[in-house]
Amino acid sequence: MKRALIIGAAGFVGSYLIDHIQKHCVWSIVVTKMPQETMECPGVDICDLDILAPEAIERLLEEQRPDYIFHLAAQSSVAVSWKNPGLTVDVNVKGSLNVLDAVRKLDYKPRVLLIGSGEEYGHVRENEVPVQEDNVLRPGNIYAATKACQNMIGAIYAQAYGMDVMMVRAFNHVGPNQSPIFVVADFCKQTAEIEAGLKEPVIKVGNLSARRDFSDVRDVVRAYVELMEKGKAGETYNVGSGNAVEIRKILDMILCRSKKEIRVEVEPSRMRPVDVPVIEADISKLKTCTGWEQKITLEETIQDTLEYWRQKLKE
Ligand code: A2R
Ligand code: GDD
Repeated sequence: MKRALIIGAAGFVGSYLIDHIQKHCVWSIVVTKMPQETMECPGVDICDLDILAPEAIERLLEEQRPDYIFHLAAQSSVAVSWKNPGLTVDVNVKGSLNVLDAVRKLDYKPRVLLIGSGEEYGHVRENEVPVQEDNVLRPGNIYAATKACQNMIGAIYAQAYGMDVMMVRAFNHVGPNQSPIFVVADFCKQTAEIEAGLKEPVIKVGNLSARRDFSDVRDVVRAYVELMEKGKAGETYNVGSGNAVEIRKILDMILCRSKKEIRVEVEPSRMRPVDVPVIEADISKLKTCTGWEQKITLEETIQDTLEYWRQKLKE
């Protein structure tokens, strides 16, 4: 039986990836979380790991000897990366390097999937949309730069040491249980709070003109597993929907699902120093490699996320 290790499993994507593997793969699962995080997951071995401690990663890998490693651990927010660039660089660059270097020291070659970001493309030119994997990277923020760096280091380790490392560039993925530091969860949470009478009927927003490529997290983890099984070492794969949607439209889709009259107000602190206008994925490489297709529409995801926040506020 294959053994899968998920590093950084206590975050948003981790629980969906565990769920998908448990339902669809005959793999045993070991996951890591930060020491201060809590996690309950029947049938899964749970270990504490801070990827800034290289010896701890080496010990864990020697003990667990996984066949597949999904590296999810990160400082995952663009907004936070403006406020805490040092932490973002430490975790996303040094931490990922620590993981790769620990893998390099093993006496066998597990498959590694590094999760990067559509943000790596950054300032994409009009004639480059939808953006392909070999496009020039012009990151527009610290988070994007760290993920571009992770991608480059991953490709170097694959080439230089013959390691079985693949890279993903995941575009915006959303769904129930995401932190409300991200736009869809934030707007749904605010709407649910207004409906519950916990907040005046004003929704606070940032830049509504940006266009981003949104997918349901459940479709995204399916793509990760497909790539783990079928992807090619040293390659990078876009994972997205292939369609960029204006944030204003996302807001409209949420507001039109509410019976409340809600006013929209731009909050200057939600605006970023730079917010690239459009990021849209070309997903033909992923489709050709795995046969993956999107199954869940954006409307369904938004409905599920809004419902999640309505229920959560009742708890
Ligand atoms: O920061 P925390 O305590 O929430 O923990 C996060 C964890 N993490 C770490 N794990 C090990 N060592 C570290 N030094 C370290 N720093 C942070 O990684 C959290 O539990 C997990 C990341 O989860 P989320 O922030 O919820 O990200 P999500 O949405 O699950 O994204 C997965 C991947 C990331 O690489 C994103 O950059 C990419 O997909 O979009
Ligand atoms: N968070 C937030 N809050 N974003 C807002 C708001 C708001 O009130 N109003 C407008 N936005 C805009 C942001 O300026 C950005 O253009 C877009 O909504 C999406 O922002 P986020 O949801 O915070 O995500 P992100 O695009 O910065 O990053 C996410 O997607 C990346 C892949 O493209 C994260 O999931 C990253 O981890 C991921 O790599």
